[in-house]
Amino acid sequence: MTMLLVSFRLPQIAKSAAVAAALLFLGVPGARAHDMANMEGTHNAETFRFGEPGKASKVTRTINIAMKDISFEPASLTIKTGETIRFVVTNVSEIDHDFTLGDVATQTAHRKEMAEMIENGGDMHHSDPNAITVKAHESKVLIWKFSRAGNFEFDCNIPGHFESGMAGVIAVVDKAHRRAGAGATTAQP
Ligand SMILES: [Cu+2]
Repeated sequence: MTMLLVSFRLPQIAKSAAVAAALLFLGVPGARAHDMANMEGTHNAETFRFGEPGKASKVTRTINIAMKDISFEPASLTIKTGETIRFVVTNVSEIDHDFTLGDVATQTAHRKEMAEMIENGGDMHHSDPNAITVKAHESKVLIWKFSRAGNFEFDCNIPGHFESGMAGVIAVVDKAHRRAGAGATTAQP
């Protein structure tokens, strides 16, 4: 009876151990390097200086962005604090592009990270909540809540693209200032 149990269980254990080893080998190096680079940024948990991932049920506005060769259209956005934006990003060019929300610091860090990933022979797929890669002729959605006022960017961080002008600016303006009128943007708080 004991012998029978052992003979049944051994192959199962061996199999799951092999699967675990394979997953460890395949999954960890790239993912870990990326996550650690991410942690060094200006956010903790899922909150960034430029906002946080938004919920589909809270979307207040949809903005359509076209990825062209080699630019975004439109390349300038004005958003109010508290808005949750559904970005529908459509790649109408012949090559893959990236859409990354951020401030200057996180964009610079992300570009460096992507360049290193290529140098190391990895692909550029990322799991960041503030970035999507969109293949040629495809469309993807990114939902983001802009909780703080400031000047931010959306860039394509595939090496060479930002440098060629594939970048956009986002002005997030305080709701209260906006309501006060045209002159309010220069007023001190
Ligand atoms: Cu691009």
